[in-house]
Amino acid sequence: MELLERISEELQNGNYIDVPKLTREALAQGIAPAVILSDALVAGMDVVGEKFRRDELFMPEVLIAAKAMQSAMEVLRPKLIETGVRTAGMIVLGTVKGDLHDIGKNLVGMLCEGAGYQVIDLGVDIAPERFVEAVRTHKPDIVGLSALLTTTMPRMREVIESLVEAGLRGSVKVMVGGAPVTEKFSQDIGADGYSPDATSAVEKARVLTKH
Ligand code: B1M
Repeated sequence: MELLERISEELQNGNYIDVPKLTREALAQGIAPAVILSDALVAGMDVVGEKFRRDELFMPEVLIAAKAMQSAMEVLRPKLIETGVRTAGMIVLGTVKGDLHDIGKNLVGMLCEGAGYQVIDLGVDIAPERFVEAVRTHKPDIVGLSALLTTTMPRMREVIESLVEAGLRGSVKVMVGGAPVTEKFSQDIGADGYSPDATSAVEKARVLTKH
């Protein structure tokens, strides 16, 4: 089997030991880092995302595939930077203030990273000012907000208002998600995009970063 296909297969199997090894092997064979990223790693995570959507894979399998992706990215990231490859875009991600749930957010971050985005994960319990500060510092394409509690959903509106006050709202797209969040809520608070799960979050990010 061709090496890139093998990397993709092993990634889908969640083989986080062999995937970075095979990635190193591909680099040693002179395969361009961007090709390894798109044709092996992103391609593999796309299959994982699609199977997850169809309930053919479950969360633990997705998380382990994402772990394989991350270990390969550790090998690839310096090479990508060296060769000046543009990532798909940058996403600043966090769970809003007062909310400590991060499993779904982490899954969104991992799949977005799998799709070639640079993800800056601020963590949980993130105040609006910290999102604003991160947008000012990193200039991401998207700021992604996660909330799992009905009581913390209003914090999403506050982040958007803070971005407006800071004069940054025009320079960044806001994507929201989390179990209690709905499309209607997303529209009511003036977000640019909502997605119900991690797979569609990747698709939404692609739409939001289409230039
Ligand atoms: Co809590 N919790 N919890 N909890 N917890 C829920 C959310 C709850 C629904 C349980 C229940 O009562 N049935 C309920 C909320 C009720 C409500 O407000 N509607 C609840 C509660 C009440 C609480 C506490 C208040 C309990 C208490 O202390 N009395 C407390 C609050 C703490 C706080 O945050 N301040 C609390 C605490 C906790 C734990 C710490 C114990 C733990 C979190 C651990 C962690 O995250 N590290 C926990 C857990 C695990 C849950 C449940 C069981 C599971 C959540 C989860 O991880 N789901 C949850 C009940 C449930 O959902 N069945 C519950 C799996 C995850 C993959 O799904 O997070 O929905 P999800 O993410 C999805 C999508 O929503 C979407 O994609 C993800 C992947 O497909 N998505 C995005 C998420 N973020 C996105 C962002 C995007 C796009 C899509 O763009 C940026």
